[in-house]
Amino acid sequence: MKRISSVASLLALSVGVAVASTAPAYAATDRSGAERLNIPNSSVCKAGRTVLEGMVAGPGGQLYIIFSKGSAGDPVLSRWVRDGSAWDGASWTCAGAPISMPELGHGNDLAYHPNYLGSGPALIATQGSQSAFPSDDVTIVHLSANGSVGAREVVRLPVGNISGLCYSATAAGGAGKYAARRLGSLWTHPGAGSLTSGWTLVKSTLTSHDNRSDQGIDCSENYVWNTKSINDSTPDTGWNWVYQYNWSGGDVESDIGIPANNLTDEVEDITHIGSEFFIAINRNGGSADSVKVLTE
Ligand SMILES: [Ca+2]
Ligand SMILES: [Ca+2]
Repeated sequence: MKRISSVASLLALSVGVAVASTAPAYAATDRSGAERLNIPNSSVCKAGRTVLEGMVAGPGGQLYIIFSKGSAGDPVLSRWVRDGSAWDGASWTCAGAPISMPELGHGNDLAYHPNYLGSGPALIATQGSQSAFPSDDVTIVHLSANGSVGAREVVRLPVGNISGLCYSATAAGGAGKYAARRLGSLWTHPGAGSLTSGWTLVKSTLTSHDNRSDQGIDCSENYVWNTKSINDSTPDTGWNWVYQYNWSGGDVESDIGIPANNLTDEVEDITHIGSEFFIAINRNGGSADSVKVLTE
């Protein structure tokens, strides 16, 4: 925000638009980089749903994105494949119409496991959100080897309602590991075995800023990446945040800022392909949703 270009400033002045000078509540640096996918509300890949809820990268760098009608629910799951051309704002195209999937619930977060309980690739969707739609249930969405969507089943977690869940196949020395979060609590689970038992509460006092809502999380070999979005209590100068924790919930980096642009942009999830991380942004007021690179 502070690095608005002189060209943009001159343009803003020339058309009489005030350039905002209000400082954010925290010493944030904008870490949202180039846009890799722009999804207008008119996109057939959203089937009339305007709220981006969760996103994860699956087999072959495909993206899976949940869209809903917000508090009215009615979620769909969309699958996006690389279009093979330029790495730009249309880097993926949707593979056919999205699938109506009521069993996703609120669909706040998506995780990916390449071999869930030895039965092949699967997505795992949290049905609950932080407060408005609490749920102990996650929905397993089985995938074929090429990533197409198959049967669903619901699993109840013993840790209570959660807002985020992720899996890393490279964590724990390659044995794989899950993480789940709600508010200040972080649980982990070994990569093998049923999700109905075997969870460990590793921290109940995660670092966080106030006036934000839990959103999707991502796991990598050594870290758990948490997104926190603006909510109804956030001041209009407030930002979204990404928190990088270690697997014990200790702080690695806690001030990764994603601008909210006067509460228009709401971070919903984070995922990665190789070493490149992406953030999913639900944009309010009729603006196109967006997937952007998280910059170093
Ligand atoms: Ca979300
Ligand atoms: Ca996620």
